[in-house]
Amino acid sequence: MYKRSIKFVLVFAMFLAFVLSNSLPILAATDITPPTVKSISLDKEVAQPGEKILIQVEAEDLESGIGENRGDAYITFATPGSSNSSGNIYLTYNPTSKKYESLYTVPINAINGTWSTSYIRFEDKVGNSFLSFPRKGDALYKTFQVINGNNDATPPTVKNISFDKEVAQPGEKILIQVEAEDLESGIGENRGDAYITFATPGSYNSSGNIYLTYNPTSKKMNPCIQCQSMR
Ligand SMILES: [Ca+2]
Ligand SMILES: [Ca+2]
Repeated sequence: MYKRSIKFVLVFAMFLAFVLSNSLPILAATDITPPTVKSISLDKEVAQPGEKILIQVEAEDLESGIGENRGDAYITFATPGSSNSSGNIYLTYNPTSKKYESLYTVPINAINGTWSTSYIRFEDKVGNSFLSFPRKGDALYKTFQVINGNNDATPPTVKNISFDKEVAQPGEKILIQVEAEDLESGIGENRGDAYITFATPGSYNSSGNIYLTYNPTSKKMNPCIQCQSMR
């Protein structure tokens, strides 16, 4: 009797598996194939800072479909002269064109020269991802020229950092001086263009950003608040 019921359960399980695999739509777990990206097009070959470029990408995922979250479809461009990039340009599906699109605004401080696709990522609804780093000659390698932009493609140099104290108590001030320069456009003057942080002992905590301003007398970058009180 006991053996017979095990046999029945087994047969029933096999029957169920057969019915499920034949009658249900493909389950998400069975999608092990990343999306495919077929083409990339840009509506301009030359653009100025502030102008918009329509980026259109033809992509599909036949099993679970391309994900609909921010981060499931994006592209980045390498900018001229350094290892900088445009940052992620997120793409959204346009049901009219049937393409993934972004109307990208060329940044005001964009660097002159050739911008090229450097990274493309598409993820389907179950997490399979298509990644590509297109090189010159690849079908997904596209470029545009920036004109009337910025000619400075070289980052600032930082020559040295000094403190006026080696030991300090809470409430004491430490003068931080940083010698830095940028020979082309100069170091930016906005808060956030020059700062330093300290790692504090025993954890991954930090002092937070200590913003620096230029002192024309010392010709060094000093903290705007000479020292944050140390707790
Ligand atoms: Ca897939
Ligand atoms: Ca520079």
